[in-house]
Amino acid sequence: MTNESKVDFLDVSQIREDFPVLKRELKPGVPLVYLDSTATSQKPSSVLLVMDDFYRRYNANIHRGIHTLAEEATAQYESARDRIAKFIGSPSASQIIFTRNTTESINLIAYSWGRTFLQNGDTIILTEMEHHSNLVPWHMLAAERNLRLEFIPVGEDGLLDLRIYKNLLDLRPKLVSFTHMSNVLGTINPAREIIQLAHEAGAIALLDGAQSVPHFSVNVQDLDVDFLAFSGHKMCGPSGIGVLYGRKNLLQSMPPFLGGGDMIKKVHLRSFAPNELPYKFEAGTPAIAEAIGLGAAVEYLERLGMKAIARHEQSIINYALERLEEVPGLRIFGPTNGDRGGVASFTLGGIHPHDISQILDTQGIAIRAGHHCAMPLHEKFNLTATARASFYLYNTSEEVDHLVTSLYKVIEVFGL
Ligand code: C6P
Repeated sequence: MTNESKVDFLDVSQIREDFPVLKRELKPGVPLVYLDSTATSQKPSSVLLVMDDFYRRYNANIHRGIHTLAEEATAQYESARDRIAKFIGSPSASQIIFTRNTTESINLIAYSWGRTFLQNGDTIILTEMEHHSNLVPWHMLAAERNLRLEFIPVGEDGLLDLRIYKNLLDLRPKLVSFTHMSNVLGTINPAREIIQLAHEAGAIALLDGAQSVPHFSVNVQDLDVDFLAFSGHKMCGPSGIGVLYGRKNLLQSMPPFLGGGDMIKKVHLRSFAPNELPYKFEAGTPAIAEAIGLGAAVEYLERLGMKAIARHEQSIINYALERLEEVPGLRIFGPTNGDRGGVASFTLGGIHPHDISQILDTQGIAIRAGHHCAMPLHEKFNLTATARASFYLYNTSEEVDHLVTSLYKVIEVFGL
């Protein structure tokens, strides 16, 4: 075995040992088959242990105390930031802002950058496949500032229409904000190209990395992206911690988002001076254990290798698409070529996705049913809901087989 193939091979049965929840049986003899990692991933023991260790051995507030516990907590929190910076190729750790999640990261940009730099009549380009967290903050800002929102259309094939995007750029937008990977269609968008075109038109680019950073290697310098938002809980880390990466000059030019402790250099009764980056955007006591947990999650992903993870997911989704196609009445959404991530959203005849999910649950299978916080995309396809199976580094082809067998049970119960 060469080094390269060693690096690229995922030992999934070994990996499954790292995730305590995967040993769970929902009922005696009905093991959990977790196919909902797009909503949130499961957590390996290494992440659970570092968080437990924080609370048991060195729980203290950070950046404030001059005592051993506070210094240890601060060092671990900042070392998590360093690790995350390296993970996404950020030129410095000061460009990594800890937030609660992707949603908060995007709202931070809308409030701070948007309310400072956007004027009446300015244009923002989004896409029709955005999650609500990359729509609603812009709706709110557009209503306040009278902005124009334009959308890159999604075709039946699940791909963005870049020809129309190029035409929209004639409007000289100030911002292009889009998802790297669709949480419904699995489409992986050509981020580098979209960002480059945005820059050529004089816009800055915000990338929603909620579904890309956990699944394949994302490098902010290679992408030349201005802002990147992602969530810890979708990448083996805890909930309550997310990240906003920003280009330094942009972050420096932006006013603070929330005011309070830690984000200030000086406070007087009638004025304050904001702290330097990244603390300017981290008001109040942050999610310390969660940041440390996210650092451990990144260490875990790095140990497995993002290339190996992406390759594994690619083979699982290809297998899932092939097997799901056999099921009568099943319609899968999204691209049929290789360029998609481990997400399969589908309908099954006229059976409501909630009913599908409920029957699958009796078989131990956890999927998501609904609009997946992407209502406009569902409207585009004339749907109110889809069923969605999503895959991560711990899923196996046997689990795909169990899903397919169980879908036949759903058909038995409801008919088509
Ligand atoms: N999508 C899903 O089941 P938060 O909730 O802030 O961690 O992530 C929001 C978000 C933003 N962008 C994309 C592309 C997403 O998929 C998500 C979260 C989950 O699809 C929960 S709705």
